[in-house]
Amino acid sequence: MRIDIITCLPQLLESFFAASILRRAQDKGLVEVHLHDLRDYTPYKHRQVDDYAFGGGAGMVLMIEPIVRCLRTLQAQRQYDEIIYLTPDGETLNQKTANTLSLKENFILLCGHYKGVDERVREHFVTREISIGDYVLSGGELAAAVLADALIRLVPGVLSDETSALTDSFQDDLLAPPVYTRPADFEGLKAPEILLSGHEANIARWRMDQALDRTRKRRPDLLDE
Ligand code: 6GU
Repeated sequence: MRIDIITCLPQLLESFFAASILRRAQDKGLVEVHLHDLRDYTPYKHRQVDDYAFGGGAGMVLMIEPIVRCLRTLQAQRQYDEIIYLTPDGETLNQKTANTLSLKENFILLCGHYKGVDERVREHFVTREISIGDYVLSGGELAAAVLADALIRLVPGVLSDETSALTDSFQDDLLAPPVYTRPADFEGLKAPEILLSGHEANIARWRMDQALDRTRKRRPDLLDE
């Protein structure tokens, strides 16, 4: 999988992709993440990438030329499966969408800022628009990081067996069961005995019961589907 992220704030994303599971996925050669500074592609003076909205009103709009120049530079080098614009008015990201997208190979993620991007970019260049929830962020960078993380951890080989994505909350429309580790008794707070019993079938049944119980209590909407 290859993810190219177009942003005017690459510094915001650098450390995120340089750590932990995402770092290891790249070191193992399973995933490539490339950050592109929109300001490197502008034809305007002073590295300007945004301007006042036609018709007036507060807020700046990202201009079409730097974005299209960057897109064309990337598309001249390879075929992209999706050009995704992160925007609060996109389709809301969920695990099903992440699963489907994770089967594709090459992504461009475009981060908006200020009042967003010139509508012509969305109409003519973007293939998909994604939001990460019903709240407003100051830019698409955190949303791109969330989407990239959700995709990368589904690439075969990125997670070890122990952390397998198959046991995640939502992967089977159930929330994950509670987990415990040493010590078995912390100042009288005990871990459930069944988990220490070594009886695999009973443990599996207990976990399923807990997952169902938790889902019924916290997210009954998941069971309706
Ligand atoms: Cl993709 N962008 C912004 N700016 N805010 C958001 C979002 C995206 N998703 C949820 N809130």
